[in-house]
Amino acid sequence: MFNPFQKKEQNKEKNGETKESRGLLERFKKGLSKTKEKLTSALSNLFVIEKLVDLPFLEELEEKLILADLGVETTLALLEPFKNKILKGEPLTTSELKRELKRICIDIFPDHAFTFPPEVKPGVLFFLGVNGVGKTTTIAKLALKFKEKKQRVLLVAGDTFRAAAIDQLKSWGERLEVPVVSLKEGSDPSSVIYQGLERAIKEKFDIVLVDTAGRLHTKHNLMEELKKMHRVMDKLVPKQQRINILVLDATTGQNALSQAEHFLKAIPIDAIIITKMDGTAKGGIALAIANKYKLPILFIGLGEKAEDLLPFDKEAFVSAILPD
Ligand SMILES: Nc1nc2c(ncn2[C@@H]2O[C@H](COP(=O)(O)OP(=O)(O)OP(=O)(O)O)[C@@H](O)[C@H]2O)c(=O)[nH]1
Ligand SMILES: [Mg+2]
Repeated sequence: MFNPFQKKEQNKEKNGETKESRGLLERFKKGLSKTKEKLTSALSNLFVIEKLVDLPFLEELEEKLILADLGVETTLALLEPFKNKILKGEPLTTSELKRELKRICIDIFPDHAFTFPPEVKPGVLFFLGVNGVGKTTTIAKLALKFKEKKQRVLLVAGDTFRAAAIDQLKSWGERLEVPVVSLKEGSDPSSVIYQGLERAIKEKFDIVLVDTAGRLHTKHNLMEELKKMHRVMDKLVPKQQRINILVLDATTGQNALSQAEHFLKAIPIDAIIITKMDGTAKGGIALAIANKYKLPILFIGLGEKAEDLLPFDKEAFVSAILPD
């Protein structure tokens, strides 16, 4: 079964990692190169010579991390233990700080509290997010991955807002040879979802990927519509079989935090997928999101092709953005 969280373990040879997992790691790091460049050049002056850390050093580091889209809240939380240490007069070298900082960053990313994809069938993945973040493309990328793992996949065109959105999902369905449940433009998205889930149960599909229309997180009526879809799903498939996935676009930087806040007010979010990490130096946002909302990041998008959707690896992420 396709499980990104087990993948690393399964791929491990007795004395290390396989070629495949190393390749994945390399692609992961390469995709984060813009963020890495920004942070490396910002931090290089600071860490160039080994010395004892003092308060001015921490202030400069603080400024650099905030600018790298970690945001004020996360940066302050990250640096607090070091500040306390210095204030107590305890010695701390720059290399000790860097090592410890990496460990703290890794620990910020919470582990998922669910199996991905859900074990009980049908597992339902419900995708939401603002316009253009990459929901539909991510659904197509995942559908292909699941299909390759011999899972029976059903797509549901819950974005009934635009005819083009329905066509976009249908054409993915044709290309991937995966059935798509859709209704005509302007239909109630909850009705499509109801019909989709009914079919998934009846025909024993393994995984249902539900697309939704991009919605501005500040639009009250659109967020209410999301609640309705959620209630409709409650009627057919128990919550334990469903994962609500918020898709965020890394290029929006700190705005992603406010998006998460609004979506979380509407329905429970279980996990995050961050797209477009390849095109931005704002990758630090992943840490800010994980720190503030304690949500696991399932995948990151590092390009438009199917193979560019990679399982999120917290150790690789931290070592990519804070290299030795
Ligand atoms: N570079 C890059 N582009 C991406 C990534 N993910 C998605 N895209 C592109 O982002 C654009 C929008 O993707 P969609 O999947 O249509 O976004 P959406 O969230 O479904 O949009 P709406 O349905 O309009 O809300 C497309 O051109 C995708 O190819 C990624 O990880 N990296
Ligand atoms: Mg879409």
